[in-house]
Amino acid sequence: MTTGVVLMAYGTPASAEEIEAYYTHIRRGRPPTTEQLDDLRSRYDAIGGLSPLREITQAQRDRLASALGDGYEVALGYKHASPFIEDAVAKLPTDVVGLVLAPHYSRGSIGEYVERLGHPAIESWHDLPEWRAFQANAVRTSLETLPRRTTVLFTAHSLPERVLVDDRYPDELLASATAIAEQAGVSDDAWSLAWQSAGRTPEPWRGPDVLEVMADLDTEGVLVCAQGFTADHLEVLYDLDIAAKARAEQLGIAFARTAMVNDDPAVLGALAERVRSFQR
Ligand code: FEC
Repeated sequence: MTTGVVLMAYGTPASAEEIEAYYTHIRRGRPPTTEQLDDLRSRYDAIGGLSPLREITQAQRDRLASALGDGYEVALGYKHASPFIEDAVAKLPTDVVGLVLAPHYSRGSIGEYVERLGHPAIESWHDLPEWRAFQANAVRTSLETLPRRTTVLFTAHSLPERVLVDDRYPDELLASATAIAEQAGVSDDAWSLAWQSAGRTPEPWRGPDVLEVMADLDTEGVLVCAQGFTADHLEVLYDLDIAAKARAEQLGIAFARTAMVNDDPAVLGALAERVRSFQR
């Protein structure tokens, strides 16, 4: 019998014409103002017009599918773009397992994917040894290019404080950052957590933001490891590679960002193993 795997990811517009519908979907059906839409368009323009996320997510799917082999059918299901999570469920066999391309659980992140899936799913995988090894190696390699006094900032997408009441997201982020720093040989006083990409809404979002943390640093360099994401996409290519880099230049400190997992064979292979051993 074939097991259906819904590989879930954020999704990105397939063309510039789809940016407005995508943004409206993220805002739960409330269309953005002209100013908000122009702002988002200008961020996509700054990274080359569109995000490479679609191609990267497809490559991640292909890698997972080939690692799983016979007996599994893997379909992509996006949170905010077509094919949606529900489309993927509809085309798969009835025996379905879900996996989200984000390592840490929050009710306001993975929880929303899993609710829409309506089937059992792996809720988080930040403890995957191959993923931690990938990150530790990426930190170690990047540090070689930076001044000796460099701070490592482990970032993840901010969420509204309201969503984080009794939520395990901050603890999972701290647990993985602690393990990765230790594995990479980074001393306790040379790294911290930071948040990024907070929404443009009036309610309070979890901080401190990576840009604020950078402004308070007393070091010669900063290395950002965006542990909360798996791919090179808008929040990495714009918020870090453009905005955070520009802030570092203003501050007169060196800046680098670690490589993203993308379709790394060791990580996707280990995720395939997690899917195989998932107990329902
Ligand atoms: O490359 C791309 O085209 C898409 C990049 C992208 C990823 C991503 C991941 C996460 N988000 C998370 C939470 C929120 C919350 C809001 C929100 C808003 C946006 C907007 C864009 C956007 N997000 Fe996103 N997110 C990406 C893109 N995100 C664009 C809208 C404009 C803006 O604020 O920049 C606020 C929604 C609201 O208004 O109510 C909350 C979380 C993740 C990481 C987990 C995951 O990948 O699912 C959490 C990639």
